[in-house]
Amino acid sequence: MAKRSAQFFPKIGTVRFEGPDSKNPLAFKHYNPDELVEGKTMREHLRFAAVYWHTMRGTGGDLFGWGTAQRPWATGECSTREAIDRAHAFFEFASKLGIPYYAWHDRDLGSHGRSLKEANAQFDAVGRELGKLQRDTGIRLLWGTAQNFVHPRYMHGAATSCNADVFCFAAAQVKKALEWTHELGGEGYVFWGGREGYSSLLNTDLKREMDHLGRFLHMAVAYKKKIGFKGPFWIEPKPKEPTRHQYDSDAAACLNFLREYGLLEHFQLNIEVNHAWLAGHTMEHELEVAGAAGALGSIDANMGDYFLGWDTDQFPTDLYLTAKTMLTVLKYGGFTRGGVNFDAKVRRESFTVEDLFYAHIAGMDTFARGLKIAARVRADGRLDAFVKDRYRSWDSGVGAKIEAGKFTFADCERHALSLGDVRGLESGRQELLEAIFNEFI
Ligand code: XUL
Ligand code: CO
Repeated sequence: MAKRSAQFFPKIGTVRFEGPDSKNPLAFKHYNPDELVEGKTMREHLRFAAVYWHTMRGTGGDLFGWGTAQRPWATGECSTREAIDRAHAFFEFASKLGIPYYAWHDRDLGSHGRSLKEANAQFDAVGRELGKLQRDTGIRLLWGTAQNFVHPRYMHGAATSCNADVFCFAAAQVKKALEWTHELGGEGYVFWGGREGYSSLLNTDLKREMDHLGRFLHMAVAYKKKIGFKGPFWIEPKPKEPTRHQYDSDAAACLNFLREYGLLEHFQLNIEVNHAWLAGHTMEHELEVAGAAGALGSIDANMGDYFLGWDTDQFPTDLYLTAKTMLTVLKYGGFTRGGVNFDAKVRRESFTVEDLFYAHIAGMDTFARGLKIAARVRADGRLDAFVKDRYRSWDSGVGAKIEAGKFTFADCERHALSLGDVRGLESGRQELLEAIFNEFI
């Protein structure tokens, strides 16, 4: 079934790199996949992925209005035929953009069906087609996940539901999604606990819900071993929306949860820009917290609106954001199995299929520039040198002894008394460093 002629975007050809002077809206100005940066191609550094949910299933609907998006593949039938057409549209789209990876939720691929059995059967049919499309195009699966938050049965949560039957449905969905992620050669598998949190503590046993989430993830680890899936598990932090409080609220909370439940060795994090902002953090903060713990797995690339307090999932077009993101990613050694996954949606007013291309081109070019800026900042070396020098009192003498665990409180007191007072504190030079960063933008 996989062979069909391109038919969903007949007016759009392959998008190519034309360089910064190009005025062609359907060309890359900065993303040049084969260009080397720090000895690796841009393609290898960035590992772009397109998402099934926003790109294929997004309608442009919001709380106040119906969908606006014109999507020739969406017939509204919920049939396997429609699901397979959608898969072909998606692969045509990603191929034309040269996007090497993609990501899905189980229910993006097909429908919920009237029963789990029916949903599973449709998942199998689409999964087989995806396998053929992957082979035909060379596009690979970055990660799969289970959509355990849309269906009404998940109103009180999935793994953290007050109802044990719901826990089983959620487990069944993850089991199946893991099987297909493995079958399709996925690089990793993501857990985003959309409804794993609460709306009110008056009706919630927080400890019991967290214990259930820990149990659920241990069951997932056991199943991953059973089927031989070697990819990492990635938890995606988000503090709220749709719940008032989500247990996986930020990178630090996730790491603490994983440590408490003995799961740290099995998980890394998938950090998303807009989620970091909702948690009151910058993207680079979340990446640093994950990276410092050796748990930086992958990123969901998007951005929010500086004046709105919710998850707008806009395409990332802010150079400071992408430069600082890539600076941190490079600092921690770059992506191994993860990548830059566009968990982003076009605006409701950008309703044509061309807008899907313009949006991805904008995001890819902004990340390509961010990568080049980050590499130039690193090659220049002034920022790194400043930080290294700032901590030099720890490289020898008292500092080195403290770091090595060879100094007690009494030793510190003796040393402080001998000094009289601290002398020679130096400026943090924040404004100067910001100006140096600006030199490369
Ligand atoms: C929701 C979100 C999800 C996850 C996957 O805010 O980011 O799409 O990325 O479930
Ligand atoms: Co996401």
